[in-house]
Amino acid sequence: MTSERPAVHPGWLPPEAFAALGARRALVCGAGLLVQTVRDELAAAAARYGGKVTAGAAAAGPAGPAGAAGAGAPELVLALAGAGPLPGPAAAVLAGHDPAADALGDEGFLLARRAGVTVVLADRPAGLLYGLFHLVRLGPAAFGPDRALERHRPVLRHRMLDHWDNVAVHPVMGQVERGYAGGSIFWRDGGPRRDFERVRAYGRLLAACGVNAVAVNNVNVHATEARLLTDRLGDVADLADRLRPYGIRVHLSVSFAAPVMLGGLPTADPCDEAVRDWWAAATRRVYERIPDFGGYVVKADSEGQPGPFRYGRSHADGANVLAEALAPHGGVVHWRAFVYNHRQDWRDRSTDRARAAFDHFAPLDGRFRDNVILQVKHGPIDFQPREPVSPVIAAMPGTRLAVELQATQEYTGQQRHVCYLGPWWSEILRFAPWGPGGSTVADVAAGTAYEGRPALPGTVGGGGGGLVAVSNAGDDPFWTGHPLAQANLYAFGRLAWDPGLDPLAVLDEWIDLTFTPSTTRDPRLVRRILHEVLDDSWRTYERYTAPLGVGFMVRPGHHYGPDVDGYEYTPWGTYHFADRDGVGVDRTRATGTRFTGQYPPPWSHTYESVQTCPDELLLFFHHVPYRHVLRSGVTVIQHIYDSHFAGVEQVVAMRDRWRRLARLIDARLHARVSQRLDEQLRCAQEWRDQVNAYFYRKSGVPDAHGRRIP
Ligand code: GCW
Repeated sequence: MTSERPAVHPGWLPPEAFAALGARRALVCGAGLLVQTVRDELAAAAARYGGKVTAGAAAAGPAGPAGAAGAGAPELVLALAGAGPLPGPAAAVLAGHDPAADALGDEGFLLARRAGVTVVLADRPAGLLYGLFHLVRLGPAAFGPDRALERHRPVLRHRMLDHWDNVAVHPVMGQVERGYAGGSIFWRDGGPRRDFERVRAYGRLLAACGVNAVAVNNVNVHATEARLLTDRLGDVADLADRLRPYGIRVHLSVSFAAPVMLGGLPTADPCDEAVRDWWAAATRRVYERIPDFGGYVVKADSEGQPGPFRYGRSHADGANVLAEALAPHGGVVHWRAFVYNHRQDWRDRSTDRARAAFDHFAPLDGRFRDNVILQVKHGPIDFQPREPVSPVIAAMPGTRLAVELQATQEYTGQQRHVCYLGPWWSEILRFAPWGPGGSTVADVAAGTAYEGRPALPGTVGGGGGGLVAVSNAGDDPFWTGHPLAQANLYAFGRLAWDPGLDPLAVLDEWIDLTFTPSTTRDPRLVRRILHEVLDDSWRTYERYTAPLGVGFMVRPGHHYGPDVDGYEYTPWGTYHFADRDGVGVDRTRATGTRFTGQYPPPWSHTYESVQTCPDELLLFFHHVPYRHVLRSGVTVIQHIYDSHFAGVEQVVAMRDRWRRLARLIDARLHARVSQRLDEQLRCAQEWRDQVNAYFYRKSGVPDAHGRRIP
């Protein structure tokens, strides 16, 4: 019997995406691994589409000609600015750029089209690679009329995916914690998966959307995974070798208790000399093996993971000992701020999980070493489909902060539901924590939020912590389980490169690259329907699940599907406090947990008052009667009914629209999405009926429109 593995979907890099490039005479000037990647990509495209790739002077040798020799002058030049004599059009483009005023940095590039030649110039090889993928996005438009000089540079330096992948299959969480896309690309059954072609293809997809760092194992570090730092380091090096040609640095989640678990020391106290030495030595060995290693990711004192609290030390002490070990090698520690009491007594109304990260970390501002990046979940609780922005993001001017998003759809339909997260992420990144018109969350992640203000003592200079997402990819043939969830992975990279991009324009890019004319019979219809299905899908998901920002009405454990009281009497700190009169969490300063006081003005005032609190967050901040009238003019209870009926109707419409694509796109992909839409509809109906029935029974208030509530 032969078992055939299904072909892996090319994602946003089908061969046709390179058609315009592959048909040209291209010249690539420069040397180095990533320049070679550019050349190889172009050569593969040229072999398919009839073009030609020539190596420029620097690759041929310092004395070589400017590469224009041979059959016809190049129509496309990709060159490192310092790669020796450049052909005329490229030299002219370079002359028009003032590097002193406008540096390209490690990853930036210039793009222009002059006299029928398209030119990409970069100072560093990674810039050339990103320039190449920019041309892929442009397609034929890269070879149209002349283009004025454009300068492209990532807004965020660190654009990272965290894989919650386990090496050994975890008895409860499986191979990938909160993974909805099959197994891990990296690990299987206790060891490396060794499908290096797949790893390379993954790196290529990530580079094409702008990601430059990957943490290869779960932040919950169990016994087997801990050893990736020491005797299993070779497995990490193998992954680094495959990701390096695409400009991706590998990071490792490590256990804070590693000196005890792996080093046999009696303690992991960060202030203990032997512990510091152990980290320094272990880290030195990592860099001997992986010279461009990115650094460590640490979840400490969180949900059972070990941490500095055990030794009476602060999280700054804890993070700094690892940072000190990494500093000589240029590595960083991503230290997670997701620290809270998960063994809370639900009867205790004084403890509020939303406050925890701020309470723990804000007082430590200015005490972290320069190469510590404090990694903060975007909301104060835990990746719910709607939360306010975490107040920690505005509270630490003296610390490098990274904002953490969740691409894996733990709380947004687990890749069985269509839920395009681009609009949500964009809203978060554009949010202005100090009020409209001021610096944004993206500015904090970029390290530019405090520019122009006098530096505080001990503050770090330049370079924010960037953006991190928990990856949604796995060994599934479509990479992401739900084929349309690929759009989330793509959008994450693009928004990390430039948080100002319009998420619907990003969606256009993904559609145009993925559903190329040769794979669709009617590209315009395909694009329209994909927009109709995806554009509003996050808000649709929000409508049929937990209402008005209250969150966590999910089934405990696996977190799929509704269970309104599932977490209500548990130790996890995620409550909605519904009773016969009303619902919501009072987090005000006046009468509640005082969480609103963690925000700077104007938000501390906006959220404090029921009059000004945005409707979509009302129940996050306030406990209100069911007949409380929202700013939209309807009562809370009527809003719950209306939004839940509307959400399900929207899923019905999505499914109808999707049916119109049958026979217009790849049959396997169409069938996979159809099947998932059936499940989405079933699940959305269950959400609607449970939530509506629950609140009808609690409140006794009937639906104003007399619809059926079971
Ligand atoms: O949302 C929760 C998840 C856990 C996860 C944790 C975290 C990796 O349910 O599975 O653990 O967040 O972010 O650390």
